[in-house]
Amino acid sequence: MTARIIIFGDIHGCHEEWQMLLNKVKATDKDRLISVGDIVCKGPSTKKSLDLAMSLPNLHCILGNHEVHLLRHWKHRNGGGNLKEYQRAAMEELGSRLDHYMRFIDGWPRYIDLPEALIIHAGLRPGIPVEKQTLEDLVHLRTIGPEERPWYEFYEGEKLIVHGHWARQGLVVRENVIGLDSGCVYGRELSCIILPERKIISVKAKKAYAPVN
Ligand SMILES: [Mn+2]
Repeated sequence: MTARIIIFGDIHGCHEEWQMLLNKVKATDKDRLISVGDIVCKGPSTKKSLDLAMSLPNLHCILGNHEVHLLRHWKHRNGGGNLKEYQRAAMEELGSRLDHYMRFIDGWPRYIDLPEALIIHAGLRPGIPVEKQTLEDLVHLRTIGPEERPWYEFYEGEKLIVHGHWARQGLVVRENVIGLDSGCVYGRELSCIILPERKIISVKAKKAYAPVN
């Protein structure tokens, strides 16, 4: 059996559901595990979610917008822009070990480019290679143009892109794009995709932890 690549959608502090999903797919240390980012904020425990991430030696994470925001704040010693209430709560939860967790997150790349898929947090501007995309677009982009069409409608590449960040859209399953944010923290589901078979597996959220914004 060839090694599996298992890519997880936005965790947002839902460590219990993440563990349930890891159990459901029977993840082992032979699998390559990847997070699309936004492991932190909004849900029950940023700390426990990061502890779980750190406990998985075969996990690779990329930055989501919430990690970028926390890192910016941490690096500027509280001068890095206003924090939303749930971002402040996440920082406070990390408490005296904040540096430890922030150093961990600080090592995450903006994207992961594998032969099987390109993994990004949010979106890509059309016609620009991934290494030239801005961090802002990689972690925030949802729509393009005044008609606000989803960015992936403009993506014509053959390479599979796997992303998160768009809970309102829910699962996106297209030939060349898979969106994995199925809104666990809002009480819906946490999802992952197993490559190369392209099988999507989800677990139900135990409850709604955050209001939809
Ligand atoms: Mn996000």
